[in-house]
Amino acid sequence: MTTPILHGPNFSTYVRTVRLTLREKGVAYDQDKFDITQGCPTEQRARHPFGKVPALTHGEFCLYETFAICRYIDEAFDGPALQPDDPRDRARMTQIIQVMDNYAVSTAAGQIILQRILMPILGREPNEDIIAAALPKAQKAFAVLNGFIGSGSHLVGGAISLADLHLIPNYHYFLQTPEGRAIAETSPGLCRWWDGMQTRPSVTETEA
Ligand SMILES: N[C@@H](CCC(=O)N[C@@H](CS)C(=O)NCC(=O)O)C(=O)O
Repeated sequence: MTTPILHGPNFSTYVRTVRLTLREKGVAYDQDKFDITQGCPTEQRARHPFGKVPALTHGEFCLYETFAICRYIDEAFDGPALQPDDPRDRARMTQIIQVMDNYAVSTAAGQIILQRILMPILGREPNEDIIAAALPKAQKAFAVLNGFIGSGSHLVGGAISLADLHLIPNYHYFLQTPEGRAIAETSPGLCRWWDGMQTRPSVTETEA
C-alpha cells in the first residue's frame, strides 16, 4: 500500500487528532507541515475547498474533515480497532465527537484557547470579554463530556476510541489556561481520563 500523506502543521488540534490516530493504529505516514497562519496555500485549497487543515492523501484518494479521515485510517489499515463494534457504543462515539465539534471546540474551548494561548504568541492581549462570554459554554460542554466518562477511564466503553483521540488535543491546550484548569479541578471523570491518556506514547510523541 502507498504511504499516506497528512497535510497540515503540528500545532493544529485537528491535525494532532489525525496524528494520534495514525500512531495508535501503527500506520507509517509522511507529513506536509506548511504554515497555515500565513494563509492557506493554493495546493491545500485544491484539497480542501474550505481552506482548512487537515487533509489526507493516500495514492489517488484525497480526503478532508478530521472524523472522516480518522474513520478511513481505522477502517483501511491493520492495527487495533479505534471504533467500538457495538452499534450503540459506535453511535455514542459519533455523538461525543459531534458534541465536541459543535459545543466544545468551536464555541467554547476554541475561543478561550485562542485568546489565552494564541493571542499572547501573536503579541496581543487576550480579550477578556470574549473569554467571559465563552466560559459558561465551555463549562457546560466539559460537564457533558465529564458525564460521558462517568466512573470509567474512556469516553466510550472500556477502550480508547476516536472520541478520546478527538478530545486529547483540545483538552491538552485547554489545561494550559486558568479556565481549563478550574474546569478540570471540578471534573473527576476528565481528570481520571487525562491521567490515563497523557502517558500514552501517541500523546507524548505528538505534543506540539
Ligand atoms: N471541520 C474541520 C475543522 C478543521 C479546522 O477548523 N482546522 C483549523 C485548524 S485546527 C484550521 O484549518 N484553521 C485555519 C482557518 O480556519 O483559516 C475538520 O474536522 O477537519
